[in-house]
Amino acid sequence: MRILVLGGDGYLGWPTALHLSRAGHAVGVVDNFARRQYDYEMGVDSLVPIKHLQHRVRTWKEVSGHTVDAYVGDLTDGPFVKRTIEAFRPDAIVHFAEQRSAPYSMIDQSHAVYTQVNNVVGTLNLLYAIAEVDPSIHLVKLGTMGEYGTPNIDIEEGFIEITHRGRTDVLPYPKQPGSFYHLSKVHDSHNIMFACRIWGLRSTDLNQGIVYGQETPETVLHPDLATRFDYDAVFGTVLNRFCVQAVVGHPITVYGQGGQTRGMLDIRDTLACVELACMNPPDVGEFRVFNQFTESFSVQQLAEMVVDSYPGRAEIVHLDDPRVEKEDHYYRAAHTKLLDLGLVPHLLNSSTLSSLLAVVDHHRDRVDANAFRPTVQWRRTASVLPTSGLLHDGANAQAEEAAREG
Ligand code: NAD
Ligand code: USQ
Repeated sequence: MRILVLGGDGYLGWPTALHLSRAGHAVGVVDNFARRQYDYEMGVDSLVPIKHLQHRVRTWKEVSGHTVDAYVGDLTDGPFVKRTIEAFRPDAIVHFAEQRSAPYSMIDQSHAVYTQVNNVVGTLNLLYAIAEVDPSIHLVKLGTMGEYGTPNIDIEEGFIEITHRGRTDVLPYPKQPGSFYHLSKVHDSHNIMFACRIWGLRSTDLNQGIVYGQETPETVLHPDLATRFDYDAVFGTVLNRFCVQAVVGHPITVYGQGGQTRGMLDIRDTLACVELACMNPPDVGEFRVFNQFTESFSVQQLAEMVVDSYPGRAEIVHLDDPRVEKEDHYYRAAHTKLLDLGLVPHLLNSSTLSSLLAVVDHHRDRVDANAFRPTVQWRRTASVLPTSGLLHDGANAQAEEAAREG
């Protein structure tokens, strides 16, 4: 197949491109390097050093003999999107290219607007380009399990059968997202579902859980093929962060009670799920949803697993939760569709954690402990409002004090 990977310079996009290329597909990657720019803005860096996209592509050619075409541009630029699809002529497009941090989207008004414009407009441009260039292209879109929130009933895969006043229908599952970022994914899902209905496009919405891990069978072939690994409070995801905290002797920062439960998956399973979706396209006009995670854990369970797996001493601290989220709730989400297509999951166990801790240990000298401290507050009360952008130290201390005082 010809597969175009949007966001191919990112944490998941780059290893997915390599995986698909090694599997024999003709692969192109698209990126505008926004993710590298957020690092400059936040004053943080990937724990694992990463090379420039062009260098990575050259290294992959030397290591594997396979060519990956790179297109540099922004999905919010409609003509660029259309030109790129006309030039590459994909059978499938894997769309990772969005601002993906919930805290980043909650910094202030301008970051919320940026996130929603970047994500929603980028996806809308893509839908128009597919419809106009070749409606048979299969759009594999990265959504998120966080679109559903944490309802007090079982979560289904995209749709739920509802009987109301004696009549029954299968309807989109209700969405209760927890940040302006997660909301952008809900808006995308609606736009994609609508485009499938009116233009006969076909799409798979992969509602992915939180990913952990850094190495994949392809990225380990050469150090210059490494993918990024974020551990800061804005872009670092929970288990990756906890592993870095354990290794450098920083307390593991559980927000609130730690009963927040989320679906999780190994980075290697992201690659497998995306390939399975590409190889098994939906029908013309079909909008389907797969819940892409393999296991669910509470934040407290994750912290305890890291403590148990780390050979040294590691401790857990409970911080006031900077987010507005349920800290103790029911959580059971269906996730059978990818298993039915043949996914064989890598489950989280002490051996997976040990490999991840070893990667972190290898780069421990690059850790900046200042990056662990949560700086973004979901609440907008007078005492926590920042003067501009991120909360400055004084405002953050006030926020912590205000939260302690309830
Ligand atoms: P990432 O930020 O590392 O990668 C996203 C890439 O997209 C970056 O390289 C960025 O520069 C690029 N990009 C962003 N906006 C763009 C635009 N307008 N034009 C062109 N390129 C643009 O993120 P990731 O962790 O690799 O996540 C990839 C996707 O998977 C995201 O859509 C995210 O929402 C979703 N997802 C991630 C996780 C996770 O745990 N990392 C979990 C669930 C879903
Ligand atoms: N958390 C802590 N301590 C920390 C960091 C996080 O307790 O130091 C908690 C958070 O409060 C939250 C949970 O861990 O309850 C998960 O936080 P996260 O930052 O790992 O994940 P999230 O903000 O949900 O976002 C990440 C990705 C996003 C993706 C989402 C999948 O950044 O792109 O969409 O995971 S999901 O959670 O299923 O929506």
